[in-house]
Amino acid sequence: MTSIEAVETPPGKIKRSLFYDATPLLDDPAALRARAEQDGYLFFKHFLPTEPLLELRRQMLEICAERGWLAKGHDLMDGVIDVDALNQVPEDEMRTDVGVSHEAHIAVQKLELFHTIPHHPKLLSLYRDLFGKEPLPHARHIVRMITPHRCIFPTPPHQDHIYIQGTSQTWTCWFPLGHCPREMGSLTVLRGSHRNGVVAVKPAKGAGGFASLLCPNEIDWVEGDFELGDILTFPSYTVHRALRSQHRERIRLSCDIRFQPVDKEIHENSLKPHGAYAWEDLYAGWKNPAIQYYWKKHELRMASWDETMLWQKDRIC
Ligand SMILES: O=C(O)CCC(=O)C(=O)O
Ligand SMILES: [Fe+2]
Repeated sequence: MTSIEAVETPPGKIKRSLFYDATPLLDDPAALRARAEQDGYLFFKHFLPTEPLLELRRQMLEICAERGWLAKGHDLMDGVIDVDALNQVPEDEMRTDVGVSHEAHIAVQKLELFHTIPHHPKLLSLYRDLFGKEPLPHARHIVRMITPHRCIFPTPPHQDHIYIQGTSQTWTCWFPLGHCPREMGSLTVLRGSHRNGVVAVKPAKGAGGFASLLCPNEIDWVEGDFELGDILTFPSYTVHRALRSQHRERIRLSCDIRFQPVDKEIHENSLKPHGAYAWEDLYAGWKNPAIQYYWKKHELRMASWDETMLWQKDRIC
């Protein structure tokens, strides 16, 4: 039987460099696409306005505070976890892909602001330029609230395509809700890995439950210290992972949201909430109808699910 492990990178075996900040290319779509094609990712400093991100951080930390998970004597916005209190939550009540309990996760998924930020005009304009056509934000927005609960592990190296499917022209956008230097466990990308198509996986601890099998020459990792408002985006074959946090008692809050060209195939899961919830329940009390069921105005091309993507267990390097 294969044991399921947390994936660690052997020290000294990888090359680590810093993200290239593509902000100067924002008004040159051809240059933006060329850079994305070269590296398999784009990183932008100070892209999103900080006020809504900070407000969303506050709302999420309130949800943690109401459940008694924050350590006394700290500012709410510092997000310092009372590890013993959090560890009272039984493992089977935790969402290991999110970092908190199912019940807290629903409370976060109900936040209107969480579902509003992905529709920010700057994001839509970025993906319009990248795709050269109208972008569709997926409705399945994912929140990560990475805590020191005993069953939470850093996200292993993976490609999003095996979990999202539909068109491989789907792009993930990852951004923290709070400053997130590398030592806080930010996301890192394997440069150039977008060219390999789907690669084989093995079971692993951390979000998703599978790790990509990497070849010995795949060592070119790029990373960076995120400030609030910075975003990282990459297409769905790009291998990425989370760094291990050196400050585990500090919750790491982030969003991952996705965009694709509206005329490409989409799997129905990408239009469902992240979890077995109903949109009617999540939408209760929301003010803005424009961000509810917004995908229904399009005639979308639906894709089927290919379970075999998770069965590839060998990789020839
Ligand atoms: O935030 C994480 O730990 C994982 C994020 C991720 O895999 C993604 O944005 O696709
Ligand atoms: Fe991912």
